[in-house]
Amino acid sequence: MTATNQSAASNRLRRSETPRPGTGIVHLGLGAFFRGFGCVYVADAMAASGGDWGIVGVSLRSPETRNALADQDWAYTSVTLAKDGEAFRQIEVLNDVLVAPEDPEAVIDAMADPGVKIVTLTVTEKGYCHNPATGRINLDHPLIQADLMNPLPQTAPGFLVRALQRRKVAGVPPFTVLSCDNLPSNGKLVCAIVLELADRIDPALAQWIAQKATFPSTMVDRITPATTEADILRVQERTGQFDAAPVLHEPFYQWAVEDDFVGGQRPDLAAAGAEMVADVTAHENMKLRMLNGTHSSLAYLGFLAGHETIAETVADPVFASYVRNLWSEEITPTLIAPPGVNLADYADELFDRYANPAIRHLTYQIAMDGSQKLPQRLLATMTEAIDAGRNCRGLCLAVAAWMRYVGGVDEAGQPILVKDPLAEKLKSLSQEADGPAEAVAALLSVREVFSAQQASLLQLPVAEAAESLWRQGSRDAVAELASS
Ligand code: CS2
Repeated sequence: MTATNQSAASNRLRRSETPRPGTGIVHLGLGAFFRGFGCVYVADAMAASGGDWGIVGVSLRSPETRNALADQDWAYTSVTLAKDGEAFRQIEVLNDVLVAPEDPEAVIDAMADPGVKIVTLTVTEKGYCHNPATGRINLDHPLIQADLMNPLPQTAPGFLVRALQRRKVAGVPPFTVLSCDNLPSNGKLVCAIVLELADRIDPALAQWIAQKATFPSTMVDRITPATTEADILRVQERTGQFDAAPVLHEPFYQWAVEDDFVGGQRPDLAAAGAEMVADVTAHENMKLRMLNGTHSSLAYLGFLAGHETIAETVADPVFASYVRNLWSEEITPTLIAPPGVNLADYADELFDRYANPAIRHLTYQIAMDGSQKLPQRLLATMTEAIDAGRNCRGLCLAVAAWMRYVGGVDEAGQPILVKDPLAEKLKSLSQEADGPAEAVAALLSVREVFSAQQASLLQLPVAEAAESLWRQGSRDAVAELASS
């Protein structure tokens, strides 16, 4: 504990005395995003319509969140960062936080509890242990191999399968699996992964899951930068209470959810503002391609140009016109708008969200795990554009910037600490190449990211972009794109 924290301990944030709901949800992957998003929806749904939808959160790796929240009885502050100031709200929907590696049995017990109707997930793209290019489970993944052998799992798919197995044996109906990660058709994707893993453990279990469980897809959206020490101190100053783990996010939030829950049992998410829909595909494609796709593009190019945050990047006029052009010329032509949405208005709103100076969303944070993100954020749009005979030079430059970034050296010759499950492989492929076109060819051969067909479509245009990027640096390459 630091000196500031110690002096603050007497003034620790406390949970109110209101009766707590029973637990109806187990959440896997309790990061800032779900605490600032899903937990807020569930709190609002219970405030509107009641129900026992308390949440047991599970950290699949580190004890940090549990340690921070334990002394606050799992309550924390949700901080809305608007352009014109901050708003604070105490969220009290967590009933417990478990740390899977410390006690995997306790996690299975919680998930197998008959009162639990839904298991939600934010485990990030890599947490599904799948092959990003194909969406299929990666059976060579060492943790998946371990989960096949051992009834006490380590991965999210492993926990889902083992907990469902426990419920089947106990005669308890399955839970709904609700993925809240930025993956296309996230429900179908996690369903296929769970069924494939279950089938290898016990084909009858896979059949039971296929018949009785549901896996609705969802589109989730709220920009939630990582909380810093400075944020913790500021929240303490402003609220007069010490919270060891506040979450900070933008005012905007949107959740589109396919209304397909086991036995129809769910919190009244519609009362909390969620859109309950029959098919979430149009929402998902719009959000993944327009928001996450441009986020990643701005993250790699902005980082290389020396910009620390997304707001700083779009405050640079060269990048502002770059991102507007991506939306109007390269991305929206591939989309079908969800009912009632105008894509040009959606783009304008995104620009305002990015420009919000109260949000310090680091380009470095968004740049993480690119190998897991590129296929759904950029590559699908690019191949569709090329197939339709349109150019996608801006997105080619973004892919080239990712290739430069994973080489591990920035434009000033300083090392970049690349965080990605494939970091070592990507770095050596990039560093062994003789020039930009060779680096592009080497990285396009990474089949976890690019299909063979994508590699052949993208070689020429991405090599052209890479040549410009290597020669003149990110900012000038982006500027040149606009002038040509
Ligand atoms: C971001 C997302 O870190 C990233 O890769 O693109 O976390 C983004 O902020 C959210 O999806 C917004 O809803």
